Amino acid sequence: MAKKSAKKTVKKTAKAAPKSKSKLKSKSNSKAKSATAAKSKPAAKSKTQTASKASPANPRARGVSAKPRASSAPRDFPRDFLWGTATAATQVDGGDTASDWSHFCRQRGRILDGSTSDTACDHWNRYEADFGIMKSMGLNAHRFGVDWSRFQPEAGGEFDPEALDHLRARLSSLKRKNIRPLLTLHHFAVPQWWLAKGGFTREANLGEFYAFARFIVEGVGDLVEDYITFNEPNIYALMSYLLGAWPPARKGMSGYVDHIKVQRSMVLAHFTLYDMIREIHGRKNFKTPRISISKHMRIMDPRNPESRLDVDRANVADYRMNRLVPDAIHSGRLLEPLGNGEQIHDPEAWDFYGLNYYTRDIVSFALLKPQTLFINTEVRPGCETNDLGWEIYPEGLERLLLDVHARYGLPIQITENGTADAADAFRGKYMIDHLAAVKRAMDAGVQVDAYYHWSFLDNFEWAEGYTARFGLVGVDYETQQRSLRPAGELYGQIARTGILPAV
Ligand code: IFM
Repeated sequence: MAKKSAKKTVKKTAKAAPKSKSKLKSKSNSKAKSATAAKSKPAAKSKTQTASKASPANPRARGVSAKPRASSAPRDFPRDFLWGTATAATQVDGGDTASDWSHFCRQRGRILDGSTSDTACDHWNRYEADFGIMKSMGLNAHRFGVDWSRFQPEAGGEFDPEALDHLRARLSSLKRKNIRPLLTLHHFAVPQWWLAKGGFTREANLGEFYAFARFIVEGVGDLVEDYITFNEPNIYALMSYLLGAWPPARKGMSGYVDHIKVQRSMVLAHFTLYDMIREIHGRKNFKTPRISISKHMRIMDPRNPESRLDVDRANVADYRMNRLVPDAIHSGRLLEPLGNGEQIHDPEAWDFYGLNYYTRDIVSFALLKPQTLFINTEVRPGCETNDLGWEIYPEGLERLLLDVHARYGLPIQITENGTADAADAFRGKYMIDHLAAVKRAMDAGVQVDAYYHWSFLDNFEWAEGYTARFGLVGVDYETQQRSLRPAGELYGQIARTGILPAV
């Protein structure tokens, strides 16, 4: 069973969250007891229209009657708060045909609109202009990732030095603009050749992933301090191995077993990467890194709070969705069902908590769903939803921040939060309501250091193709023209002032 972390009290008043990790922390590169092997091209000049400079209070931000507060108003967020956006390589870069996703898109019926990730936003070639938009918005952070297949398209092949040069050029461009990068090493996609040999279901495969990670960190560690090893291990395992919606589209009982194996491998790999990144940064005199995962969290509320079965399934869903992987990383143990609770690493193999938040699920007992542990999830009837039918529930973010703070006592970065809203009709209000929830948690003593809005650009939303639009910047996929949406202007205003407009 999960080892319970010492609960920390959340203050009801002014902020005084622990700036550093708990005293339990004993971290050294050499002491780590991981059981696993401890082991450009210049961007084309964009012809696209760059978004205009964000205006101050933005009256066009739909869904919000923008009432800027007086410039003398106290800041809601500290001056050193990181205001960023997030993207993922497969979803925006284009040009990578060696990934499992590129292959998957070619299978009939896999992607809702029949599209592929082959071009996406052509961000690979347009990053300079895109980063210019971020700069004009006044942002000071950006989370993005690398796709392994781009660097090593063939099994056993050399890592591509040009791809590394390109990554260095991107990071340097961000640095020149004073935009702090947060680099994700795995965000759902893997090389097709690696998936074909079992991907994360086989621990024997992990050495190849470590070699890729080493190539990246050795190659760009002088330009990066913040890392995400894995984006949403729970969602990757669920969608790819339990629900059959993402490559390799597995389900059934063997899929269930593999979805556990995948999460176990990712926990093992996280421990190894944590030690590896710290070792490389130490040896090469790079700055001390900050390392975490991006954890997709959802509120799991029982449909009928009076029903013991619903409450019990909601608790199980909450544990599997929200706590299993973080508890394992925090305790250094392979918790059930990932293992037998064996200690395989020093506790607290992370430096902050990366939290991705979007929505809430309503959970009930379902006799006919043994494969999902008799758990049924649905959207709360009659609630406000986004374009994908996800409930909009800002209070959930506050609940999760308080819970994560109490459980782990780490500084928190919100590594994703955003909504699908093609008309940009409610994104501004969504953003303000969620940031207000963040502020309430901060006022209660939770240390939140960063907020990365998902997403910077409209992008390839996996099996939904291009049907869902999450961007602060809209993309015309025919022309690759960018246009800063009103909510993007609003976000820039918040980032520049640290003040939330009144709604
Ligand atoms: O687009 C995804 C992202 O890749 C991971 N987190 C959730 C986003 C919205 O679905």
